[in-house]
Amino acid sequence: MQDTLTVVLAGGMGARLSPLTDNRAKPAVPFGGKYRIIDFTLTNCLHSGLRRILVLTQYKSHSLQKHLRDGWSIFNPELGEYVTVVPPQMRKGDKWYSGTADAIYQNLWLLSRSEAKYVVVLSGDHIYRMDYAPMLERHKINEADLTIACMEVPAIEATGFGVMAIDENQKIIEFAEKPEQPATLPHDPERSLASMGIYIFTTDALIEALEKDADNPYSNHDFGKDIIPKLIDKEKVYAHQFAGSSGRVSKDAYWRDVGTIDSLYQANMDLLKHLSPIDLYQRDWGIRTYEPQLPPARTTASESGNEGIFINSLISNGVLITGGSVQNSVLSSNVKINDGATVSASILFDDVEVGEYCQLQNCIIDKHVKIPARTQIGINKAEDAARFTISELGVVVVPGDYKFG
Ligand code: ADQ
Ligand code: ADP
Repeated sequence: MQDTLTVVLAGGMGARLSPLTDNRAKPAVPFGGKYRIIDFTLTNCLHSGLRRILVLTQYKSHSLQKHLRDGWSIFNPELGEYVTVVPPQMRKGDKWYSGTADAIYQNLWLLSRSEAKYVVVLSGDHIYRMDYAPMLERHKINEADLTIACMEVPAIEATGFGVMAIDENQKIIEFAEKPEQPATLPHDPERSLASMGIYIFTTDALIEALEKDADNPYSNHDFGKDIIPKLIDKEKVYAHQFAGSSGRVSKDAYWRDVGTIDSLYQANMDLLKHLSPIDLYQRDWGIRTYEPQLPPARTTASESGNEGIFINSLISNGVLITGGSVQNSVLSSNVKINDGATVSASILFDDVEVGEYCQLQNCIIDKHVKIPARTQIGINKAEDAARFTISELGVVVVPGDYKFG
């Protein structure tokens, strides 16, 4: 893998995840109790043998950078391995990155300097398990200029993705970014082939495409909108169908773009299913993160004698449940649940404290929020709407700096 450089795009604003992204980049949003979203992509790199990684940041990157320093300084530079955070540096003018392609264009010197033959371009905000090695292998066998990972999705959802049509050799013959009327599969008019935003480029082809695009004043400098559609006719562009953790291409392969409150909430809830589609417990694919030194999670009885309990929930280190109950929920580190409080179908980030006899349901509470005794969240929608964000599917989000009166 020494001939391959990986670039993780981690600079997007994540506006649809507001207020969780009001003060942090989307890849740094907590996920699954003890992780942040970017850990899943970086874990894939680690287990796929991709260990020369540039993470391109832009938007509110402080806590992302801190997390990468604390959790991902694991590779050995003496072996040529690294995870390097690259902030925007205006090396090609006086503008920040204007799109995903521009983010790489502004760092072309790093690509040339790496002498890599192949560049793997990934997103820092997807939840999935994928071994990139077979895709790279196929890219080399095909002598492709670009290979795009894809998966089948219901046609009705395909309007949010890059949608492609392929021939019998998996060569991409059509590509449309977020089309209003997505092309469907020849054998199934209800399904489309969607780009997962995972690209392998042969370096020379990438450099040529980016330089051409940079000269085009009408371009958005975006891979999906500008670069890929122009490459389809002229260059060898192939699809690689995502196989998921089973190793076989199937409709059940799990990959989620957690770009909205509802998709983030649902992907967390997926972890609580009896057979979770993304298995945090697989020995051969340990998901890495930054792990602070904390005491074990604990349930204990309150002074009034009520036992603390939790059912079907993820409970991280440092959590203390004192006489309250937690059900179908995901609790990050150091969460405190006090006597008589009930928490169900909710996601609580680090350091949240839930006061006595509170009732929480269908909500996401961002870090450090202290909820006073007897507060109800997710119970009375009108009351919630007056002070919090509520998602389309009714998830109530309490932002990190919220102070209850
Ligand atoms: P989108 O989902 O719209 O489409 P996009 O907003 O382009 O994704 O972001 C892709 C990645 O780049 C994200 O990780 C984001 O954080 C990062 N990013 C965005 N702007 C950036 C910038 N200015 N600097 C650095 N990083 C930036 C893309 C493709 C579709 C495909 C979906 C799959 O265009 O074809 O179907 O991803 O999710
Ligand atoms: P996390 O580490 O999960 O992203 P933190 O609560 O530690 O969450 O805050 C994230 C980062 O956001 C901080 O490290 C800081 O850089 C920034 N930040 C937090 N609150 C504000 C604010 N009110 N104004 C500007 N930046 C903020």
